[in-house]
Amino acid sequence: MNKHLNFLATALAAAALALAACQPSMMNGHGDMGDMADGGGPNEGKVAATVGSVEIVDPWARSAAMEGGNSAIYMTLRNTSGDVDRLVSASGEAATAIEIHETKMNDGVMQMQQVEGGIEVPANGSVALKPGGYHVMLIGLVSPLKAGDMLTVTLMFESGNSVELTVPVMDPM
Ligand SMILES: [Cu+2]
Repeated sequence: MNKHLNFLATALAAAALALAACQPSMMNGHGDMGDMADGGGPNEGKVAATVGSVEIVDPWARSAAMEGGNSAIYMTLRNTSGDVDRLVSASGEAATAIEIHETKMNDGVMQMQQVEGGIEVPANGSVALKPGGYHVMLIGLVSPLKAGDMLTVTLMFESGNSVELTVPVMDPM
């Protein structure tokens, strides 16, 4: 099998999907292909911070060996009020760019894209950021992330509230 042709076919298929589905800013292969299931229900876990009426539960960042590589931050967002809120953006010094992403399966191909309008935190409900789904994407790590390290990220919500969050780095699984 010609490797180049194979790649081209994959790229064309991905491009077709990209047209069908919004606009993935990142394609398959940039490093958030985790497939592990996340344990714990919406009412479990430790509240690491509260921002407005949103509790941030069990945040963690995936370890990454390479400077300049990518990683992701996961957490559960729990809304204690009757008003919907949204995680709209994130910023910090840990990576060149930090984006709100979603991993989706499109015709058998895992792809990531920025979440238009941010991640909804339903009224009196919760939403999980976890491998294979929503995540805060770290693109272009300033330094490798080792289990036990801490990083800082600022999360901005539609409510106008923001929080500087300290996130422990962990190995997946
Ligand atoms: Cu991503």
